[in-house]
Amino acid sequence: EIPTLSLLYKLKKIDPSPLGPLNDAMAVHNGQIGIIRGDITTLAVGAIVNAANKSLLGGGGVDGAIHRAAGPELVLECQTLGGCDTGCSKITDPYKLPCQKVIHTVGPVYNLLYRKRCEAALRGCYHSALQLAVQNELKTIAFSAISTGIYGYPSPAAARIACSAVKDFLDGEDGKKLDKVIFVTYEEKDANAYSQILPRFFPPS
Ligand code: AR6
Repeated sequence: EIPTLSLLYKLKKIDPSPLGPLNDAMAVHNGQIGIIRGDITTLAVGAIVNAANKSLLGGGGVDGAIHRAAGPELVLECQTLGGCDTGCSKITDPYKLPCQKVIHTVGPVYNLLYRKRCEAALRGCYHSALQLAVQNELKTIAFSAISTGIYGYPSPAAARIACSAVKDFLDGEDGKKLDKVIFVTYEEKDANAYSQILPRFFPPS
């Protein structure tokens, strides 16, 4: 727990009611970045980003939580998508979830021996998900901490890549089309990692 940073980044409890409360999430980088600790399935944002696997047919972790909350129709749509490559993303309807769309991205299974390749794939997840959000005219996107659970990516390195990829996108032409990018953390290790790294990429405004 770092006192100064916890003042800067209030980790808010999620309110399942539509959009309003999210605007209160501590915002930095001209209000375009938010951070929330909690369950991503409760967020009524444009898109939530699922940490899926190449089959897109469901699994454990946040993927399991999203499929449970969306209901059985989600996997039926996923079955029509023909899977997804590592570092890439596909989009579906949300079914029973309160968001407008679900973006399924496939993070790398972390392997220290292939660190550079893992980093490129993880950047690809964030970039492709942001692109899909813009292409679908969605204004807000909430990311789970891709690859940091079952796929074993160390949280500090993953948070740095997430921030760097999002910043690069927001600095580009398409970045102006998004109102807000929200990082959703669930476990303390990821909340700590984002508290450390966010101010370096997005100085509080
Ligand atoms: N809301 C937000 N974040 C969550 C939630 C939730 N409800 N539940 C877990 N997390 P993981 P991966 C966090 O393991 O590492 C699946 O089986 C969790 O704390 O879900 O990319 C897929 O099908 C962690 O920080 O995804 C794949 O086979 C983050 O979500 C594989 O796991 C990602 O952890 C993907 O592994």
